[in-house]
Amino acid sequence: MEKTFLMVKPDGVQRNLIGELVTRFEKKGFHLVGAKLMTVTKELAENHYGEHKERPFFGELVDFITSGPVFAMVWEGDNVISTARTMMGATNPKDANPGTIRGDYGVQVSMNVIHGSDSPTSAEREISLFFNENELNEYTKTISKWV
Ligand code: 3AN
Repeated sequence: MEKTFLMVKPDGVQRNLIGELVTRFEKKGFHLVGAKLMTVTKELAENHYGEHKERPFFGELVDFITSGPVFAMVWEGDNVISTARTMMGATNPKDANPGTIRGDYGVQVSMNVIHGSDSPTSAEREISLFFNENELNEYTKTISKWV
């Protein structure tokens, strides 16, 4: 089953959007396998955003993601990588459609509420950067057996 890395950025955490965003992915039918509130170190941020090293906004990106706690998550499901990206909306919130996370909650491109892996290769890389194996929970839902 496909897995992706999603992260509520410091703006989303400070605006109390963690619950709302988790709810969207739960209601969609995806399966949460790992989650933690954490502060990103400069080293982790530079590694995570390594592909943007040459971009003019790299410093701003690193400063922002390390500026306060983030809520890091691993979600599992069919096509979760691309579907989560669709649910997030365009990178720049001004271009993101209403109904998407960035369309509904974002205003600025640098504070765009959520990060999500953009390919299977980046999902694997980002999950292993942010989580240890023992922080990922493999489980099957047993709820139908007791309600
Ligand atoms: P996405 O997060 O949609 O995959 P990327 O990978 O192109 O977008 O960009 C990574 C992050 O860099 C974005 N989430 C956004 O916060 C930031 N970013 C992208 N373009 C700009 C820009 N022109 N100015 C400032 N920050 C930007």
